[in-house]
Amino acid sequence: MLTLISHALCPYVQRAAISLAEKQTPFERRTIDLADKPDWFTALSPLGKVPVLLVEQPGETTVPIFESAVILEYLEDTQPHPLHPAAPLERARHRAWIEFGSAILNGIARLYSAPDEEAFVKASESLAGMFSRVESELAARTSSPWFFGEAFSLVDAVYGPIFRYFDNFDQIGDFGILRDRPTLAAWRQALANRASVKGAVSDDYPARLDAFLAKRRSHLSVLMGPTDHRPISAA
Ligand SMILES: N[C@@H](CCC(=O)N[C@@H](CS)C(=O)NCC(=O)O)C(=O)O
Repeated sequence: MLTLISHALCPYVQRAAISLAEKQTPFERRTIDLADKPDWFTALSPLGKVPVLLVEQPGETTVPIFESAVILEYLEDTQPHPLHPAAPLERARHRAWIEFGSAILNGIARLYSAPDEEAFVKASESLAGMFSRVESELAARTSSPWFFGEAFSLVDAVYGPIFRYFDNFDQIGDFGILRDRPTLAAWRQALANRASVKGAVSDDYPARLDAFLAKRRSHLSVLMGPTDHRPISAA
């Protein structure tokens, strides 16, 4: 029995949810409010961050696994439908590009938190440079929509939630970050259509992300203007 402790917007949670869906592994999702963390969560999560995967085994103590990369590796070790390539060198490269995906997520946080235009432009240029590296790697490796040729892999699971941010950003403006990158555009589209990627968030995710971005009081919040929010479900 697996329970994924989640937050509605967290891209690291989405990685784990996508992996579980690709592996057709049943799991429960328990969503918490990170602004008001429940005591039971703080007690079991040493870093106080989601995702945490609770692994319950009959007759044994439930084990909390924290850190998304570790959760992904645990699921590779224990669940069917491998999402890592078999060859060690290729696995290492995949792990490296997963790490790079986490660096991109930090860059995205810098973008939406940038207090003024100067910091915003700096953050967008830095992100554009990172995506340029990803595109070069992708173009050199494959002509199929996925990072590892015909097989959907963990790298795809990591970049699906990354590109999802841009569905909201694109509604606010064209910041040039993904402009003129046809290989990335094809990957982004394929990821957006993948059932596991779509299902990793609730239907009101775009509205929730808008509300989160608007509240940052950042340069991006100002660019959004007064927002007439899309409805957010009470759940
Ligand atoms: N390195 C962690 C990052 C997870 C992370 O940053 N989670 C955020 C939400 S997306 C969180 O729980 N933040 C709460 C906090 O920092 O208090 C992982 O890969 O799991």
